[in-house]
Amino acid sequence: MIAPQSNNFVASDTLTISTPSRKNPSRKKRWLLVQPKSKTNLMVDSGKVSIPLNLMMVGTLAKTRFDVDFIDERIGDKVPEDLSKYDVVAITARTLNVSKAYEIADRARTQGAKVILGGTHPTMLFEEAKEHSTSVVFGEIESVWDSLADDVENDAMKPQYKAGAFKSMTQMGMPDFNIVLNSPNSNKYSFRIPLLATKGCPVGCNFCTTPTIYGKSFRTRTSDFVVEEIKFHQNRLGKKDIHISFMDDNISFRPAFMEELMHAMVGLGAKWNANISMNFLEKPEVPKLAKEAGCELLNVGFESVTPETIKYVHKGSNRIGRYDEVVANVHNAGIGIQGYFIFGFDTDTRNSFQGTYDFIMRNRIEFPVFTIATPFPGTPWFEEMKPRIEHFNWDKYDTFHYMYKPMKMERDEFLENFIKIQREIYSWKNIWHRLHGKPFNWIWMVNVAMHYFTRRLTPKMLM
Ligand code: B12
Ligand code: SF4
Repeated sequence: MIAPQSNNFVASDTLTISTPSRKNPSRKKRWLLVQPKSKTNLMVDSGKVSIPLNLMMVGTLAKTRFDVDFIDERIGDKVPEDLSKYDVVAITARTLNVSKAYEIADRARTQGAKVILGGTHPTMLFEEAKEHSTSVVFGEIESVWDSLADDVENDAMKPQYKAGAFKSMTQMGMPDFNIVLNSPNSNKYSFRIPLLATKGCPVGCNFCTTPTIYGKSFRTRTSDFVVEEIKFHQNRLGKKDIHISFMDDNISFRPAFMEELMHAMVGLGAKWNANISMNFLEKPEVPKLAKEAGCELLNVGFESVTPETIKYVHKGSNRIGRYDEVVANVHNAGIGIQGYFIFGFDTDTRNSFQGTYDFIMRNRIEFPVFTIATPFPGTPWFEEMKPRIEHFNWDKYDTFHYMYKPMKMERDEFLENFIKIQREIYSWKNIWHRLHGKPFNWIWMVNVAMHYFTRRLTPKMLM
């Protein structure tokens, strides 16, 4: 007996559905979002990598009007050889991965796709980025989305999209995590969930790109919204004990907001870490409240223990005389510290290394990160340093490569000391000194990885 014909279409495994032609105006346009992998060999894009909040935000908006595919080269996704089925290839780039972004962009354009470049580097160097793209987005996509999307639909894209005014964060929605988590390689992402409570940081350090992009503006979500997003992830994962990584530049720039947010997070059961201003931690009750709110680690930009350097970089929120006290406040509250230290400013000498070593050991900083002062294009400091920078090979702008000769040190002396401090801080003996008696968690693992990594470092790798 022949079964009656059904009007319901049933997709079969063997059925091939042909991709609608790019010329068919009635169909939705198709976007490919790309997170390129940098070419640096210095740990930056290796191991577990952060879920890319930037592209997720782009994708969340793009999905409202277009079909969207997503590729993250860092987790092993491959950019297809044939990009001709895409109308738009949208690529994010920082300086360290921009050469890769340009390679993909050039290929996509040759194959007929329109290319949109966004992220810190294209924002800072529009003239360079426009040579590789149809459009460059300055700063956040949220503030230019409507006009960009209209122009894509109407085939009338402009070379640059730059907002006259930044959109309020209260009008920005939640990112759609399915965009990234549907990838078959998503197990390569860190378990930390990226979340944003604020945007901008007007402190004005001369080496940082944020003040150039967002000026004096500082915007916040409502604390209720942040809590709602945390609860959303707790429901999604079916547990309270989740790990949130705030991606904010400086979450405590407006102390009253941060205090309100922390009060709202007490009792949620989520753990978190965030970039935070040192002056906010000078009051012991602040880290105590942070601990009650679930904080397990604070990311602190000490930058330097050399007073001339703090002045040189215009970091007014750091008071060296109070560093020890800040660390004690954080540790007494039971919170660990990921401390950032930069070397190579003109004000630094050999003594800066010794002073930093002493400070870290005395205060038992759990996870110190050492970087080389890197003038990023677009910052005021880049303009100042331009005549002395030894190369403009963006692949080496990963903050671990030698950039220029610091005024008070020779190159070899500088690099040897830069390696030496890392080897010493991450020797077994000193790891034990800094960590014994503290909770046995992933920070121990990071220290072990850093031990082996620092043994392999040679000056040549940093040149
Ligand atoms: C959190 C953070 C980290 C985290 C997480 C990084 C990650 N993978 O996301 C950690 C600690 C791991 C990290 C590491 C590093 N970081 Co970092 N980091 C940041 C910080 C503070 C916030 C980034 C963020 O997620 N913001 C929230 C998202 C939503 O905003 P966004 O990234 O700006 O994206 C928006 C727009 O740019 C735009 N956009 C972005 N991409 C695209 C693409 C398209 C097509 C479009 C249309 C729009 C668009 O729309 C997005 C949504 O609003 C920024 C400062 C900053 N404000 O950018 C520095 C920053 C990006 N980091 C920087 C550096 C130098 C590093 C390191 C090299 C440091 C080091 N030595 O370890 C590494 C490199 C890591 C890597 N592989 O890229 C520099 C980069 C400078 C530059 N010119 O490239 C910055 C700008 C800070 C600075 N000094 O100025 N970082
Ligand atoms: S405090 Fe941090 S985010 Fe703010 S300007 Fe300085 S380096 Fe940039």
